Amino acid sequence: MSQRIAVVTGASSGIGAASARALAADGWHVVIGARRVDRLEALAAEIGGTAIALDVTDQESVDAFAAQIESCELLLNNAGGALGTTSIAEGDVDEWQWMYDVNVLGTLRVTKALLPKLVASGDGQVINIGSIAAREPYKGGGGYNAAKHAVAAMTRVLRIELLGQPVRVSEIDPGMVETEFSIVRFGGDADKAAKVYEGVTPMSAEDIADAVRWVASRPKHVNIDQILMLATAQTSAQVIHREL
Ligand code: 8X3
Repeated sequence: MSQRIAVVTGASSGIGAASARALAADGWHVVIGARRVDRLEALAAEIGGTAIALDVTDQESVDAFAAQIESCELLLNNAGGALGTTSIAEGDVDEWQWMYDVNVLGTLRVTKALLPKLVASGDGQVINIGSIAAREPYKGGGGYNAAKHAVAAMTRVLRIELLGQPVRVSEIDPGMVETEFSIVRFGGDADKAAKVYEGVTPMSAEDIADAVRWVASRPKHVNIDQILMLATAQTSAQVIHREL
């Protein structure tokens, strides 16, 4: 049997890269997409996958990416991110726009582009990486909460629309995971990013990748609709026990 193909977006680091490694270890041929092609190529060489440049905020880039993929059984929509924690009163429209574009429109664009191939596979799967921010609002989350709630909504719409077709749809919502997420959120400020994880053992990208590989390996008649994963030291996005 030829290798099944998994497509992972935002695969140059963090949850995307860890998931690409985990899926490759489970026998998938993994097509990895991201903007940082040098990192992608190194990862593709390591896991025997295929690196293709992808900017999910750019429709032409998504179309060119999808055109290079002949067939696809699994799509992991992982590309996303947050910018800032400013209040709505102080918020920056450009930051909101970027968050909506990368998280929401990016997921919609890539899903739409690959859906015909997922359906044609006869056993397709879409896994969207959401967030605790998709379930719970918090101060400073005006842009990010709104975007991740929208990702959750579109995931559920897709599940409804695909009922009766051979494509499963799942959502994995992580809480605190130590990746480049906070460095990006705080505009490269590593000290501010480190504070997020101070006195806490956060989850790792590999912890989330374990869930991805589990969801991806369920039999065809089982759809894992939603998973919420938190660090043991948190009971919600902002209720955190820190050992300082
Ligand atoms: C990341 C989790 O709690 O920073 O999606 O919003 S949180």
